[in-house]
Amino acid sequence: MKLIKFKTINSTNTYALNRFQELEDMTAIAAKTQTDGRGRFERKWLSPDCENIYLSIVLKQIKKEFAPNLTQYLCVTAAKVIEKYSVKVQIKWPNDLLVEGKKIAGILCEAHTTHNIPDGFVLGIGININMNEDVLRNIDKPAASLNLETGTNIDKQKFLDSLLIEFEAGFDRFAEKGFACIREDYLKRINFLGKSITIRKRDDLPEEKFQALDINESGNLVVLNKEKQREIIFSGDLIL
Ligand code: BT5
Repeated sequence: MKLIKFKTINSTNTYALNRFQELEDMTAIAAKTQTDGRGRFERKWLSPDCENIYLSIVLKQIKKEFAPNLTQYLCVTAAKVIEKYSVKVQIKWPNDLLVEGKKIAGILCEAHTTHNIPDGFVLGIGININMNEDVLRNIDKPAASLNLETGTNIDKQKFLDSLLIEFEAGFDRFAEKGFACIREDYLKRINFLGKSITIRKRDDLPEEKFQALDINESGNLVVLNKEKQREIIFSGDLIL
């Protein structure tokens, strides 16, 4: 994979979206720090200059039906790399990686469109690799960083190389088969199936309670709503 590195950038996702046409498929953009790191629903991603990972990958060859699973593919890939450091990772549906209930990584997948027709995706991830404890405490939700979990500074370049190798190694298979080929890896890292869960489908909607039943073959969350009907949830936030 081609890797373009920046010292400071507004957001690696914004950069990749703005230059989408000129960037080749599977180009990775990494930055040391972001001045306007973005989460979903216009939230912020805290991106200090402390040897963390802020990465976006340009993807132009993905079948439309597998696009919603890109986030899950990267969740599984990044979880496997973090686990190499003997840290247990959980996936919090749909796009977070947690260590002992604290968020260590978040993923933002955005479509690029030309004349209103989607022609690819930018898949971004922020991973706290060497976060300073004081900065971490300023985040409004519980957050974790790999250095603090392992008690040692992490070689960011080694982590990044490992992530890109892992990403590329499984990508062709994923692009051909979709969620089916990562379902097992995804399911073994989630812990809420069979439980009562609270979901907010959008920031402007109230929280709703469901019984979590399954992640189906397409990677969507299947729940039982309070009327005891099965419902498929495509996006939102799981409230822990
Ligand atoms: C996400 O959004 O988790 C997606 C984050 C994606 C960031 C990457 S960095 C590279 C690329 N370029 C970008 O501009 N973005 C992507 P969401 O699920 O909406 O979660 C956002 C929430 O996570 C915030 O509202 C905070 O509560 C929390 N948060 C912010 N910064 C954090 C951090 N560094 N570590 C842990 N939690 C954080």
